[in-house]
Amino acid sequence: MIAPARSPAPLVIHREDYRPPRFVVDAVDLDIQLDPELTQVRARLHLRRQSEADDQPLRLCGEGLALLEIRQDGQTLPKDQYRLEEGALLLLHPPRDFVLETLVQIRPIANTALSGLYFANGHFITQCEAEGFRRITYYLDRPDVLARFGVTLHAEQGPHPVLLANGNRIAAGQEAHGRHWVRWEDPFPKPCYLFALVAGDLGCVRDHFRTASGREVALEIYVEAHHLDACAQAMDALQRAMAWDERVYGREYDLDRYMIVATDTFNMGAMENKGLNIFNSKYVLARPETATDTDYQGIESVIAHEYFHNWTGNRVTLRDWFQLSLKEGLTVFRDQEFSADENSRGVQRIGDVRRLRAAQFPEDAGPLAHPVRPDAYIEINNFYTATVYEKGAEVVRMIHTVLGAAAFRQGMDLYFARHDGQAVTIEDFLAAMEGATGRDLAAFRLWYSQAGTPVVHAAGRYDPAQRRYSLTLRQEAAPTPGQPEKRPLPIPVRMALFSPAGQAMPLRGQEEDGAGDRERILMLDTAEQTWIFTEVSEPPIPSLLRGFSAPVRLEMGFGDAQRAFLASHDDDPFNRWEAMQGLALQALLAAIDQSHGAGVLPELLHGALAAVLSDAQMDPAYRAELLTLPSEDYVGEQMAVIDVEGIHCAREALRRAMGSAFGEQWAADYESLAFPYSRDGVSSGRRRLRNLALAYLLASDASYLDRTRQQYRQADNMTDHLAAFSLLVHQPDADVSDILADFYQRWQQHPLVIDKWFAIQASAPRPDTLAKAQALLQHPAFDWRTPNRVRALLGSLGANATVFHAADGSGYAFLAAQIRHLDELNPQIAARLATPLSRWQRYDAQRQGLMRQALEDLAGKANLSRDLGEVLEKSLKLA
Ligand code: B3K
Ligand code: ZN
Repeated sequence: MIAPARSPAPLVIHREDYRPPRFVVDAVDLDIQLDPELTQVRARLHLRRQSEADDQPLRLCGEGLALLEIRQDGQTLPKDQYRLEEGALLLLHPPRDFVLETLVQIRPIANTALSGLYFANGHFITQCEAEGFRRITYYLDRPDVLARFGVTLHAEQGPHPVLLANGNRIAAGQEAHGRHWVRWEDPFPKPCYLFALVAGDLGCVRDHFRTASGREVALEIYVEAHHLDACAQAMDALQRAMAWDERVYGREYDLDRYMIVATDTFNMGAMENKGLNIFNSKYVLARPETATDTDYQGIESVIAHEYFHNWTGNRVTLRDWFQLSLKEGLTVFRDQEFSADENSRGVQRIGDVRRLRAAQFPEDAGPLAHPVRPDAYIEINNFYTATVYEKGAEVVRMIHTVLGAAAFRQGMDLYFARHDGQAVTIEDFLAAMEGATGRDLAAFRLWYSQAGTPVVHAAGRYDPAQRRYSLTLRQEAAPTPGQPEKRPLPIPVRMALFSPAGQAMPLRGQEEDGAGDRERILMLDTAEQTWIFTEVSEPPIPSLLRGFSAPVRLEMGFGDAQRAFLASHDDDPFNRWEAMQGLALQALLAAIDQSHGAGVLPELLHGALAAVLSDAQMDPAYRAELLTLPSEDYVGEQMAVIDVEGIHCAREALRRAMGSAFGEQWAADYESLAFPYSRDGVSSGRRRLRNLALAYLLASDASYLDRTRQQYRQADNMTDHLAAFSLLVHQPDADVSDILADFYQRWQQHPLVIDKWFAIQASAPRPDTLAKAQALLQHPAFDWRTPNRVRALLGSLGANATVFHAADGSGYAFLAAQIRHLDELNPQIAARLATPLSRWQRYDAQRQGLMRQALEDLAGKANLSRDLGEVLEKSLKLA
C-alpha cells in the first residue's frame, strides 16, 4: 500500500486552529536498513494519550511510504483497526498507552525533492524541517511533540563507512553481506524536525572545545576526503561562536560531540539538527584559491547561526510552525551580533540592512507579504522568508534597543530558565522579556502580527527666537493582502542633532533622560508625534534612525545639502553611509526622470565622494561601502513604476562619470592596495576597495581591459580572480569566450566555483545573456538535481533586471518554462524561483501583462505542487 505523496486540494492551515497534541511520544526507536533503492525503516513509538475521555482515532503523518508491517504492543494490527489516507495513517482504536511498530519502505534515490531521506552523490542525507520526517516514517510530525530518539543505522560498509545520527554513538558492529551498523542515542527530547542521519564515505576534521564549565566537546566536520584541507574557517568560526555564546548569553553546548556534515546537494544553507548539523558545502568549504572573502564571511555567519540554534530553536523549540520567527528571527539577530563583534560593526550593519531592503521590503510590498508571525499557510516551506528571518531579526533588535543589552540578557536568561525543553510561542518570548525587566512590550506584539513596511515622515522646524527645535514624526503603512487597515507601530528612532559646524549637540527638552546626552531614542508609537528640543543655539541638522533603529522607510524631506552634510559629518557609520546612498540615489532618480544618462556628477555628490576618496585613514571596507552605488533593484524600489532600462542606463552612466572624475585616485588606490594575500579582515577590506577601484576604472576607460585580464590571470586568490572574471564577463560588448573557457577549464573539478561560473554568466547585463542561459541548460555541468547549480543559473537570471525584464517577455517565458520542469523534481526550489514573477505590479502595463501571463500559464500546469501552487495563487490574486 502506497500513500500518495501529494495532496490534491490545497489545505489552508490557520494559526487559530492550533490544538495541543492528543498523544505524546515518550520514546522513538528507529532501525534503518539503508539502501539507495529500497530503504526499510522500522519505527517503535511509545505513544501515550493525553486525555482519558478521548476516543478519537490517532492520525500519524506519512507521505510516500509503503507500509509493510504494523503492530500494536507486539501484535500485528488487524486491517479493520487502521486506515491509510492521503498523507496519513489512522489508528482507529488506539489504546491509552502503547507501542506502535511500523515497517515502511522508501526510495531515497528517487527523492529529488531533497526533503526526508535522500541519496545524492553517494551519500544518504536527511532534511526533516519543516515536514520531511513524515517522508521517513509514520509519525506525529509537528514541532510540539518532543521525544527521545534512538536509532540504529545499517548500511553497506564499503561505500558507507561513516554512519551518523543525533546524540551519542553507543555501539557499532559488523553484519553479513559486507554491511555494518552503528547505534546512536540522543538524550535530549526533540521534535522530529531535528532528527538527522548521514551515511557515506566521508573524511573528518577533528578539533575540540572546552566549555566554560570545563567539559571537553569533540568537534567533527565531515567532508569528502579531498576537502579535508578546506575546513579551517568552518572549525575556527565554530569555536569562536561557541565562546561567544558563553560570553554574551552564558550558553554552553550540551552534548559531548558536535558534528557538521557538508553536502553538495541541499535545498538551503544549512540545518541545525541536534548535534548533527547538515550544511550546504558552500557554507563549510573554503580555500583562498577557491573561496572569495564573501564566501568566508558567509561560512562564519552560517556556522554561527546553526550553532546558536542549539539554544534558540533546539533546547527551546516551537509550539507550531507559525512561531517560526521565534527561532529564526532571534537566531539571525544573534548571528548578526556575533559577526558584528567579530568584524566591523558598522560594515556588518550596512550589509544586514542592504539584505533586508533587497529581499524583505519588496516581499512586504507585494502579494506574498505576510506578518513575521503568519496567520495562515498552505505550504510552510514557503514561509522561510526574508520577513520571518530578517524582519524577525529587526523586531528582536528593536526590543534589544529599547531594553538595552543588560536587560535584554536578563530577559533571555528568564526565557531559557522558563522554557528549556519546551515548545513555545513568540508570546512566551515577549512575556519572558517583560517578566525579567518589568517593561511592557504589549505594543511590540503588533510588529509580529501586522505586515507591511511603515513609512516614517520626518519634519523639523527651528525657532531661532525661542532657540527651539521641534521634530515631528508621522507614520503610515500601505495595506497588505488581508490587512487593509494598519495601526501605528512602536518605532524606536535613534537620533542626534548636528550643529552646522558638524558637532553633535546636547539634547535638552521635554523628554530629558540624562541632560547632555547627544543621542536619544524617540519612541514613535502613535500616528504622529512632535518632540521639542530646547536651548538649541543654531539650526540643527537631524540624524534620524541611526544604525537603522527600525525596519521602516524614512522620508526626511531633505535636500542634497543636508545629505552632503551628514555624508561628511555624521559619526554614526550607518547614517553616514545612508547619506551617501541618498546623494547617489537622488542623482540617479533625477537622471532617470530627465532621461539623460547621469553623465555629469552633481557637485555635492562629487564633493562627498572626493572627501571619502582622499581619507586614507578610513577602514577600506567601510570606504568601499561609501563608494558603492545603490543597486538597480534599490533604485527601482524608490520608483512608482520600475523603469528597468532607465535605471540601468543611469547607473552605468554614473559609474562611468565616477570613474573618469576620479581616475587618478582610483588608479592610486588600485596600485597602493595591492598586498600579498592574507585572510584577515583588513586585507579583505583592501581587496574589496581595490576591486571596486578597478570596476570604476574599467567603466570609464576601456584600456583597463588589459589590466583586468592581467588580474584575472595573476591573482593568487579567488576574490581577485573572480572580481576580474566578473568584470570581464559583464562587459557589455567584449568577446570573452576565451576567458569563459579558461575559467571553466581551470575550475571544473570545483563545483562551488563552477556555480560562480554559471551565476556570473546568468547575471551579465548583456543582450546575449538569455541565449547563453538557454545554452547553459544543456551544458554537461548543469544539473537539475543540484539546487546550488539551479540557483546559480536560474536564480541569477531571475535577479538580472535587464535580461529577466526584457520588454518582449522572453525572460519571463524562459524562467516559467524552467520552473514548470523543476516543479516535478523539487517543488521547494521551484516555488522560490517563481518569486520574481510575483512582483508584477511594480512594472509598466506591458510587462505586467507578460508577467501575469507567465504566472497563469504556470498555474494551469498539471500536478502543480502545493509549494508552487501557493505562490502562484497569491501572486495572481491581486490581478
Ligand atoms: N532551519 C533551517 C531552515 C529549514 C528550511 C526548511 N525548508 C536552517 C536555518 O534557518 O538555520
Ligand atoms: Zn535558522
